[in-house]
Amino acid sequence: MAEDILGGVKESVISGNATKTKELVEKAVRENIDVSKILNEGLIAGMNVVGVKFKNNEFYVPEVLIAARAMHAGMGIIEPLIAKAGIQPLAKLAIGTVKGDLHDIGKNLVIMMWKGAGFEVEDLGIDVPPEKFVEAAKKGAKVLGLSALLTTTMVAMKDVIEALKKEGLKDQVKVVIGGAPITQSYADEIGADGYAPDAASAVDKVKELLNI
Ligand code: B1M
Repeated sequence: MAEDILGGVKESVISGNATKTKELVEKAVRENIDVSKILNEGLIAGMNVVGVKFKNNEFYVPEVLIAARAMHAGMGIIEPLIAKAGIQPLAKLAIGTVKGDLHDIGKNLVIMMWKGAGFEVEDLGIDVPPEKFVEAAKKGAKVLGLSALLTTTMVAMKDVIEALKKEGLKDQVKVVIGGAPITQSYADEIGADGYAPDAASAVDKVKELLNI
């Protein structure tokens, strides 16, 4: 039954079993289950649960990374089919760790959660100068994610917002910031549109800002 297979995909993502996820997604494809169902009711549903568990401290970073690996294993099977079926991502997002900062574990977790929620995500990398964020906004990103782990680099977030203003792009793109030293009051101070304390909340914040 389709429900059983999709439920199995969801559970295998939650438990981080990449081999089983891949097998079950292959089975779902063989059984002609709609690819959007495999994505939404299997893989994304699983990552949603992982997000909630992570937020509630029931899951820690390693469990999230393992679940994301399982999700990627399943995604690898259906990606060509998604392209063929013309399924659109929820929105295009871009994210980077700001200039001067080389920390990327938190940023990568945010990417996994965003992708897991059905967004297309451009990874701008680490040590990203404001011009690269501006370029991503020009290329159509609806939200820019900025990550910083150092008190000495968090100030670079303001430079990104100033660069967007200078280019007249600030009203076209939302800016979400996060990272260990970041707070809501800092987001308010520099004029960011949103702050998320963790990767799972970053999904909720983007959906809230884009009214999804
Ligand atoms: Co660095 N480092 N580090 N480091 N490092 C910290 C951050 C530090 C707190 C350690 C300490 O002193 N106790 C300290 C910062 C002090 C400060 O500024 N207040 C520090 C320092 C000082 C440094 C160097 C300056 C050390 C040196 O060379 N003297 C140097 C700086 C290099 C640079 O960036 N220019 C440095 C280097 C490094 C390594 C390269 C060795 C390595 C990074 C490897 C890598 O990322 N690939 C590293 C690491 C690993 C750490 C610690 C140990 C762990 C960071 C981490 O990955 N945490 C860290 C101490 C600590 O936190 N215990 C430390 C796990 C990760 C999942 O959490 O990134 O916070 P985090 O992400 C969270 C949230 O913050 C949020 O979601 C994630 C969880 O859900 N989040 C977002 C993050 N980005 C978000 C974006 C969003 C939303 C949420 O929206 C867009």
